[in-house]
Amino acid sequence: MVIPARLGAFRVLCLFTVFEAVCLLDTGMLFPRESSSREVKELNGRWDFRADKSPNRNQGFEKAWYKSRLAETGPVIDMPVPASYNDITQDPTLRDFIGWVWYEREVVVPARWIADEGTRVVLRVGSAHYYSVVWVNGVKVTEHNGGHLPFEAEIGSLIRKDPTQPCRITIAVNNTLTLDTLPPGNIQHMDDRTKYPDGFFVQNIYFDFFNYAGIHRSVLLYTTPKAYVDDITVVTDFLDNTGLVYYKVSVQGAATATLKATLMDKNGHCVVSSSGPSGVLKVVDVNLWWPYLMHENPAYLYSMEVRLMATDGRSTYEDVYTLPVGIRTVNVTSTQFLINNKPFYFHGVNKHEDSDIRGKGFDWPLIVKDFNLLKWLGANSFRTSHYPYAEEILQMCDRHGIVVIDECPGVGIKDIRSFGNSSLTHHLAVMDELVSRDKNHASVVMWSVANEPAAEMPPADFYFKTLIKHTKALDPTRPVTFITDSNYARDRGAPYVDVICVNSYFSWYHDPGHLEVIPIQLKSQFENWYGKYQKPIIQSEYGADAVAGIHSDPPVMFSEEYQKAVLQSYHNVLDQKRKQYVIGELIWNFADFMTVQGITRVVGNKKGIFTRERQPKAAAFILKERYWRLANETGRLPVWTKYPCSF
Ligand code: GCB
Repeated sequence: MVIPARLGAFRVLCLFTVFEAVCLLDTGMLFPRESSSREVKELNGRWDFRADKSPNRNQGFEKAWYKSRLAETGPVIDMPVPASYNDITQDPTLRDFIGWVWYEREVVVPARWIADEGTRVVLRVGSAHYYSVVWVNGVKVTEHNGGHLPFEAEIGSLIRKDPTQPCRITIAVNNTLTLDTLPPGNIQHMDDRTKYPDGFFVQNIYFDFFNYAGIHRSVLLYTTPKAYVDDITVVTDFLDNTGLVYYKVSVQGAATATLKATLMDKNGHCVVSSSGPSGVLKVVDVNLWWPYLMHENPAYLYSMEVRLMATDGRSTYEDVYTLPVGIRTVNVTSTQFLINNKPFYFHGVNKHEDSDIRGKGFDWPLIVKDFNLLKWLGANSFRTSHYPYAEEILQMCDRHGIVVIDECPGVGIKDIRSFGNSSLTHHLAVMDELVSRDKNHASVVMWSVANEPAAEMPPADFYFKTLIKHTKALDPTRPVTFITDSNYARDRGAPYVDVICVNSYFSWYHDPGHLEVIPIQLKSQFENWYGKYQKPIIQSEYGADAVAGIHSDPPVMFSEEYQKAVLQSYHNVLDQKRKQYVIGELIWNFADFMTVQGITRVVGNKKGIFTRERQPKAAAFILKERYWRLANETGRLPVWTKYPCSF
């Protein structure tokens, strides 16, 4: 249910009901933040590492490598965290390694954390790809199925058992994909000894990016008091110039607790407060959260401080957690995407978490550079193709007003066996984790449940109906989409989504070299989809590979000129259709990125408008000119954009 904006009081009533639904999940995944009651200790840096290269990849478990220091059971090498391990060494077998790798480091835990029984100590892994098992001092504390999303374990009691021992953290990570993982994959053993060496196998994948592996995001220890704020959900709305922040707080570790929520403006001044675990904060003369280039004061964030007081007879606990809150609404009509009741046109990009050396490892310099490039380009949005990005990236989107289509790792679902019950159960669980993690980001305006599945297969109908219904039940305040390719037969799932997202590569994968087909084929694409579903459409991918520095006039494929020409032809049609029901265009891709080796990829996918090193190709300037023109037509530019060299 996306609630019509016009229906004032009814809408408020509905939001109360909706709000109950958003709180369906019972455990929280709040981003670890420091406060007067919480400390955070980052465990990033150099870890010990060993890949288990035994034939069955299982020696680490058979010999219990977690029981003692890794260096005692065999040779170790240095491995940075966070980073993919693939491109760190000169060892080709590690670049393409499949199986278990082992990470370990020892941590000095502050004595006061150990001494104070009233302190919870939580170990959190921002993400590790793909399957992880975690031990502390040889004792298993958690395991997690899936990359791209965080997981954690409370380890306070364990480290208190013997405070003289250093805290040794061992994490085993396995990048093997199966038909039930997200994304799916499968292992193929080659037994013909006239062709392949003993033990030869490959991992087949059905997606177009390198299956980077390892500990990709920060590993942290953080503390909370024994009674603590476990989760917060906010849903926002406004009536005239009054903002409404519906909030709900869940508490763990205390049967009863006193709670106070205080909303502060950008300058730290208290705007409004309320007591109790749930309520509504009314903000007079609200500053709404607006996307970049839609308003002269975009991305306004309030801070909601949640303060908990609890007592268990012996001790009193106080916990403080502060959440950034942007007040905005999202609605969809049959022809428009509305943010704060105003039509929003997505002029943005598709990205990847990808760079040289680090692979998919989190890297602040890269992230800040990418946001500078997005703003330079005049992009107002991106899709997290094809998996959830780091939380810090979404925080940047909130801060800068970059609108996000938040995609789960449902990419490459091509085998009919990946539409079975166990796949679906896992996919539903991943959506639970994703919504739980990202529900409070103002920048996130839509969920994408999959990219280009083989939705022409009969089981896809039940699969997507269930998945989309489930996602809408988790969060009825945001629209849901799945991304289809231009093959019109793959429309199972389309009846259930709010927005149709179509990827197409006319004159590239279809009719390669024939730019003249684009106007006809793109027009038919839009008219077919709109004619059948009467739902707004986003051109969620389009583009062409260009190897930076290859030039050709007349344009030929792989030259910078051809990439430019494809973009220009698409733009002509988009300019006609955006006046009707096309609500956005996202270029494929922001930057060149690494893929598996293959005959269609020249050291990776070259459809970036920036190189992998983030230097512009000719197409970047075409897009920049267009996006700033679109922004001038559809939005209100911030004052500082009069001085574009401030980027
Ligand atoms: C697509 C996929 C994307 C690929 C792209 C391409 O449709 O969604 O993952 O990288 O095409 O360049 O082939």
